[in-house]
Amino acid sequence: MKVLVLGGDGFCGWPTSLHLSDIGHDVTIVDNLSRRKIDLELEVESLTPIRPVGERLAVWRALTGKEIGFVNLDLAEEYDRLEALIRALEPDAIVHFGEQRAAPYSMRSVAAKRYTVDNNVRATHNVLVAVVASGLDVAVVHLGTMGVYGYGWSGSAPIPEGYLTVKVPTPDGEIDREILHPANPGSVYHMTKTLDQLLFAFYAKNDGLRVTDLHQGIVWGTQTPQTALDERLINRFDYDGDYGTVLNRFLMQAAIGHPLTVHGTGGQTRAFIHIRDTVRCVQIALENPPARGDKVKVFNQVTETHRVRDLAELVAKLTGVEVAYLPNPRVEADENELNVERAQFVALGLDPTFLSEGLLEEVRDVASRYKDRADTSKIVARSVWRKGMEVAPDLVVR
Ligand code: NAD
Ligand code: USQ
Repeated sequence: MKVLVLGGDGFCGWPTSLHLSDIGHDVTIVDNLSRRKIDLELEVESLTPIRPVGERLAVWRALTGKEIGFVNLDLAEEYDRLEALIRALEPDAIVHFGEQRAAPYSMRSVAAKRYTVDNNVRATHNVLVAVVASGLDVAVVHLGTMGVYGYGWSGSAPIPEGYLTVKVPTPDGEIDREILHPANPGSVYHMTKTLDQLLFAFYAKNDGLRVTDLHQGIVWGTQTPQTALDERLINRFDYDGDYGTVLNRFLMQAAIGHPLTVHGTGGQTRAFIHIRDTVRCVQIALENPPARGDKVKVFNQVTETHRVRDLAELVAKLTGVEVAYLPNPRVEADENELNVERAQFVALGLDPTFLSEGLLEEVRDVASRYKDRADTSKIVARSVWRKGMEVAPDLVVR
């Protein structure tokens, strides 16, 4: 299959590109390297020493004989080049990772809020309209988020895979209707993903586009078999207060003896998936696209759920580091239940990596190995959801 991977230089996109190339697909990465530029803006680097994209691709070619193409293109700003690329390459499928993906970054300033909406919504819309304009039958697989559903809206009721059946009162009695699950985003970033959903629904209905939306939980872990082949292929590992996600942050903090930065009570329950399963899920989604004329196919891309304080206690027990309960910089429920339906991927053959198997390996092989690259002044989260919210104190590393 010929596949365009949009955002293929990023944390999820890079290992996915290698995995798809490894199993024989013809992969071209499209990325404007904006994520690397944001690192410069934030004055922080991936904990792991990621190499320039050209070197990454040359190493992959030298090791495997497989060629991955690369096009430096801004999906939001360079529509004509995007349409021309799709017409020229005639891909069978597009995997769309190319968005600004950090909730704290999206809340840090007016400029960051505007950038996140402009970048994400325009990028997604440009991809859809370019596929329609090309006249080609290209399947689109998009990386969405569990955060579109919000947390706790339906209590302990399981969150369905995308759609909810509701009873609509009419003069003639109630009728059943299937609707997109109500959107309840918790950040400007998450809001852009709920807007993406409407764009997908429209183009699937109006133009018969075949779209799959993967509502992914928080990705943890770093390496896949392909990124581990050579240090020059290593994947990105974000640990800073804006881009670092909670479990990888705890693992890195444990490796350097930094108190674990739990926000609030830590009663927030979230969904998780290992990066090795992300790449498998994308493969499965590519192999099982919807038919033309079908509604958007939604998968909940999640393998387990945990409360933040339970994760902190688990990591503390494994490593001996202490847990710090900090003022929560976000507007979010202190405690929530989370029960997620996730039968589809398992039925299609996903064999998940659970925390119980991967945690120690991650601390040993990644967080401890590269801990000297950490800048401890970047660890505590500084982006607050509302003006005037309390900012956490600096935590001193013992
Ligand atoms: P990332 O920031 O590491 O990668 C995104 C890539 O897209 C970057 O390389 C960036 O340069 C590129 N990009 C952004 N805007 C672009 C544009 N306008 N044109 C071209 N390229 C552009 O993020 P990630 O963690 O790999 O996430 C990938 C996708 O998966 C995102 O859409 C994110 O919302 C989703 N997701 C991520 C997680 C997670 O925990 N990392 C969880 C759920 C969903
Ligand atoms: N948290 C802490 N301490 C920290 C960091 C985070 O307690 O040091 C808490 C947050 O307050 C939040 C939870 O942990 O309650 C998760 O935060 P996160 O930064 O790990 O995840 P989030 O902001 O939700 O975003 C990440 C990715 C995003 C993806 C989303 C999936 O950055 O791209 O969409 O996970 S989900 O959360 O399922 O919507």
